[in-house]
Amino acid sequence: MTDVYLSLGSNIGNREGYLKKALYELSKRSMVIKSVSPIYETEPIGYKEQGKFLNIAILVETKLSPHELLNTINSVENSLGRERIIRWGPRTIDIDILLYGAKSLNDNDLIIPHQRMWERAFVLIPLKDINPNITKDDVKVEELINALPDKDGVKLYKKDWYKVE
Ligand code: PH2
Ligand code: MG
Ligand code: MG
Repeated sequence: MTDVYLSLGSNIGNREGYLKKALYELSKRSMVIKSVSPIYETEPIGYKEQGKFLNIAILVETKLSPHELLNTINSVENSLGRERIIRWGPRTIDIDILLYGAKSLNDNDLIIPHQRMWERAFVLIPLKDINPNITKDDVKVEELINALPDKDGVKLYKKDWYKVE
C-alpha cells in the first residue's frame, strides 16, 4: 500500500455535496481514506471570473499504480459531471494527485509531485492540516505557506465535517 495525498476542489452547485460524493466514490474504488482535512473556502486562482472554491486535502492508501490511480480519479470526476471547458475554469469536482509515496514521475499525462502544488495556498494549507511534516527541499510546509501571496484568500469553512472510519 502506498500513501497518496490528493487535493480536491469544487466551485459549482452544492460544493460540499460534491466533495462528500467524491470521497464516497474514491472509497469505492480501491482507495482507503485515512485522513480528511477541514474544508477551506478559497478565492479562485488563475482564472478569476468564477465562484469561490471549497478545497480539501486527503490522505489515502492504495495499491493502484500512479496511472491506475489517475484513470480511477478521472472516472470519479466524470461520474460527478465534470466537464472540461475552460482551463482552470469552474468545475463540479477536481481531484489532483499531489504526492504518491516518495515517487517522482515525469510523464506526458502525469507529473508527480504535482507541478504547481508548492505555490498554491489552497493546496498547502489543508495539506498541512493532515501532515505538518511534509517538506520540499527540507523546507517545511508551514514555511512554504508563509511565503505565499494567495494565503489570505484561503478561509476556514468547516472543521470536523467528515468522519474517517
Ligand atoms: N483549481 C484550479 C485553478 N484555480 N483556485 C482555487 N481557489 N481552488 C482550486 O481548486 C483551483 C483554483 C485548477 O485546478
Ligand atoms: Mg487542479
Ligand atoms: Mg485536475
